[in-house]
Amino acid sequence: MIIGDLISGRVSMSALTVDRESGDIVQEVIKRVKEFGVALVPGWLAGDDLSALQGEFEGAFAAAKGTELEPLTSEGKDISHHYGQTRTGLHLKYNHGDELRNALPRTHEVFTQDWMASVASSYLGLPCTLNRHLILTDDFTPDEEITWYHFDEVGALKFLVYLDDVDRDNGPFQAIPGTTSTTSRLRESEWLKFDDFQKIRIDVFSQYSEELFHTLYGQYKSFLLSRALTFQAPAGSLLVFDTDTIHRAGPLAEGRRRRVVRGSSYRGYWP
Ligand SMILES: O=C(O)CCC(=O)C(=O)O
Ligand SMILES: [Fe+2]
Repeated sequence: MIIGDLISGRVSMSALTVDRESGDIVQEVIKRVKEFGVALVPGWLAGDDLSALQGEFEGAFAAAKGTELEPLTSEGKDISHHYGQTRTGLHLKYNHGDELRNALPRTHEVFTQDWMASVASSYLGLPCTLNRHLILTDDFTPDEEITWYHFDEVGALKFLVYLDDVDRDNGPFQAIPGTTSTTSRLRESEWLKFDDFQKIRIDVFSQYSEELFHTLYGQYKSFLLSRALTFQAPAGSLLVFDTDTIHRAGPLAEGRRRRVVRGSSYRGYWP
């Protein structure tokens, strides 16, 4: 006898959503990231700020065009230092500080705001490093998914901004709320086992067994997957998430494009 149904225990999108006009955006965001692993602020940037980020994004890729493009590793991991290939497009990476300020001044301003520093320090503890790198991704090659469901090898808190309106067909961010602390144990056990970035098995649904899922998450794969949320939101929307929450960038249909800028914040002092 099954008690409850398939939707029991599901988390709704509204539970993860924070109003950009909210009086205490810091606490509202932290509360959701702590409880579910992810928070969404729809339409966080608009008007001139959004156009400035879009303009810097376009300028950066135009400047990189024709320079050396770093490939994916043989395991399909993206470890490029600056201008790199992804499965479905291109990426550009900048280090925090002067490198970012000189290349993308308005983007730098947006990703060093006081309230973000408060979210990062309250979530990660002190010292921490706010937006140690910023990654710009331009996805335009259609695929069933831009990335697989995964956790990041190095645990991070991320601030991710959509630069295009995103619907279910142009690479929506998708995540399974409530998986954060369990995945964090899984990630740690991978590091204990291998102590090698290249060997960490992040591709959760294909690299671990049904039994492991049931043991760790208390659900078989398909049922856990049925709890994934798809973050469809307008350009300028912000996602804040702990990368130990199982997540991916979803399907990209023919003729569609998705531009994103995201910053990765880490525990500890990282000059
Ligand atoms: O691009 C996305 O939607 C997700 C990217 C991702 O996996 C990450 O930032 O850790
Ligand atoms: Fe990720």
